Amino acid sequence: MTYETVLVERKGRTALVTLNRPKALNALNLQVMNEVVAATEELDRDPGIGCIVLTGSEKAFAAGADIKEMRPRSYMDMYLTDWFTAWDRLGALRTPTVAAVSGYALGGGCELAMLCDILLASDTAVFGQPEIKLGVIPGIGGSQRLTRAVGKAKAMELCLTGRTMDAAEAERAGLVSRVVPAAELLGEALAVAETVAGMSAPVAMMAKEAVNRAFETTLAEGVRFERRLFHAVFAVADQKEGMGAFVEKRPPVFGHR
Ligand code: CO8
Repeated sequence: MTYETVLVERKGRTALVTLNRPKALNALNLQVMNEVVAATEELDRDPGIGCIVLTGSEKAFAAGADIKEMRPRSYMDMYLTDWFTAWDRLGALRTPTVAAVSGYALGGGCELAMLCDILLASDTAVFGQPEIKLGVIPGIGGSQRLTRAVGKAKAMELCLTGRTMDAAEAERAGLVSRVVPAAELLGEALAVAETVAGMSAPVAMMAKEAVNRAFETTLAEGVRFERRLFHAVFAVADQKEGMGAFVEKRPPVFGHR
């Protein structure tokens, strides 16, 4: 399928999805949402793909939800169209995802990055939930995911003042896993994705599911869930291959889907 606002490239078992609305700094309108969701769901169904990288431009990962599109809407428009709920489907993909963030990741852009599993930032990245300055609040999970990622104190400050944070602060706060020089961001993100895509696909899915469960449940239930999945990996041939390869001192060759 072809899209107008996203570019999709396949590199071996890795897919690169690039937001492509440069004139609007990749502002997330309904078309972008529908195309990102359709493209990533198509990749998620493809057994040849083991990891998806989502990126924007050097200047902007995404400067937020499209303010011009939202401005005239009424409560009934938002409620009846269930505005932006389809973004949740990105978080529900089974294939691991990597956000490669350069430049602005504001409002919906920050929320989009947080919907991905691994968040890598360039040293030019700027994160924030500045919705309050527009007279609204985050609406794609920002108040929840940012709070879980960086804690109440910083999330409150960002959501109540609209202050942004640079890449170094975002890394210190635990929002991003790593910061790399801008010129190396995409290469680094693709390398991480290739590593993930080289693992056993079902086991990577289970690892993702287990980590995500930490956001949804108590510690005791989460550990129990992990234990059940841990037992389940012994039904996957890749467990024998991975452990066998270690014992035989050779690299493992994992089967995929
Ligand atoms: N929406 C629409 N257009 C945008 C957006 C946006 N979020 N951001 C930038 N643009 C457009 C500008 O209007 C401009 O277009 P034009 O050339 O036609 O005037 C073009 O992109 C370039 O932008 P600037 O000229 O402003 O570029 P600068 O380099 O001067 O500034 C900034 C860059 C600082 C990123 C600035 O553009 C900015 O502040 N953007 C808005 C950031 C923001 O407030 N984001 C939050 C949006 S609200 C949101 O995300 C809510 C999500 C939840 C909704 C859920 C509903 C259920």
